[in-house]
Amino acid sequence: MKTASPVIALLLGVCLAALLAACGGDEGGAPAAGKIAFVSDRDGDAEIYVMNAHGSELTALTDNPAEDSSAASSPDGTRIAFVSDRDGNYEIYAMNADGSRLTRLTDNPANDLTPAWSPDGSRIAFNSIRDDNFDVYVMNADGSSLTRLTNNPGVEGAPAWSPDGTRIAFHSNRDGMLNWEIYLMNADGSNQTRLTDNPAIDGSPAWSP
Ligand SMILES: [Ca+2]
Ligand SMILES: [Ca+2]
Ligand SMILES: [Ca+2]
Ligand SMILES: [Ca+2]
Repeated sequence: MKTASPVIALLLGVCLAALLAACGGDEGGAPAAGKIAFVSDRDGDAEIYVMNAHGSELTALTDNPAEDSSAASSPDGTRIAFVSDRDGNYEIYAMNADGSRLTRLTDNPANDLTPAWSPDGSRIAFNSIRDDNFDVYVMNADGSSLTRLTNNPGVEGAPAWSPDGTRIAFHSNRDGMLNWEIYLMNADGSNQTRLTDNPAIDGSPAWSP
């Protein structure tokens, strides 16, 4: 695996595994019910693999010398979003749960990271440094309608949708370079409010279903 900067490592963080949903699919492909996607560099570079919950039927979904990581299953289990630098910088891609129908969703020379599906599967939030510093963005699941949600000199990342899709939690160091806090905003970026207030690092929010 390529060596990632501390910031990249933090932002990629704990997103190395995603439990795939067990509900029905659509024309996007068959859902991988109850399977677990994860990242491994067992072939010499990071790839995304899937296995069933017993650890058997291990299958590689990517096969590219670049770093492929940050797998995130769509809520209906038919698609997996992930991050790869196969085109020279980190972009967000999506593929069917069996690795087919690979689609590149972002196209920007800056790094685009940490994809997070909205609960209805229609949108993907992510963070990007395309406007000189990391902020949270959202796009449709096909990459269209890109919108910047945060606009702050601090580093914003780790977007996490509320179960009803109306809000997004994220972390930021906007109130102190070494003091990360958890924030909440509406899904359109409005009403950004700080939830934690502690000099320690508070990051990587995750909503309960
Ligand atoms: Ca790879
Ligand atoms: Ca990019
Ligand atoms: Ca920012
Ligand atoms: Ca803090």
